Amino acid sequence: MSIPYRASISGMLFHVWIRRIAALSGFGLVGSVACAASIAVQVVDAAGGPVADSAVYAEPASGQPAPKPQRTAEIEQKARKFLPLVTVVQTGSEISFPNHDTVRHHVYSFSPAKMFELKLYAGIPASPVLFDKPGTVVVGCNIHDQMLAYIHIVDTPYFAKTDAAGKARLEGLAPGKYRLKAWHFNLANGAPIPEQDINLTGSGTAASFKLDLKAAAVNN
Ligand SMILES: [Cu+2]
Repeated sequence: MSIPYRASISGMLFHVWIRRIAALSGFGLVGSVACAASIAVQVVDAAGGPVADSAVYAEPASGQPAPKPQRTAEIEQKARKFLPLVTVVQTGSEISFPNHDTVRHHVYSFSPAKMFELKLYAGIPASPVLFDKPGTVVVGCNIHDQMLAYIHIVDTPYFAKTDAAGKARLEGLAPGKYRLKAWHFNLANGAPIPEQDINLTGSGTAASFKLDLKAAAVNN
């Protein structure tokens, strides 16, 4: 809503223009790597129902993942909630925490993967927070106990988050062997992250996970 009408229109035109350039030149913007493949993933719970907000990611089985530009992310505070509830980023990414409420928040985490604190603030903090270790970071607010967010940091550029139908798609992978994982914040504490080996050939494959989740205890 804060984007001026004129700016959003020119933004749309810019996207159309970029797409046209991409189409004319015969290259996709992201998929310009030859033979890039995809993995379509379905995540369900023990009863077979779709699991949303699951982090799905593929770690190359050998060697380092191809370096990719780090994507930055944003977790906003709005109506005394963190949005989104779950964020997935590659190790080394920065996340900003803009406060769009009229009340101040005090954002913190005690998780070993990243202990940090953004002391009572309004508006946009001066600098984003760097997440430089893989793992799960549970974020809270010191003032509003019900506020909760999860960050899952992964050592690969190939990740996605499942939608309401429990589906996610990993794109732009080179053919080869991968370890495919599916994390969810309601996995039992200390339970290993479910994984499966994938041998990716051709243009892509499909995979599914059945997660054993504890009862949802989310206040969002
Ligand atoms: Cu708060």
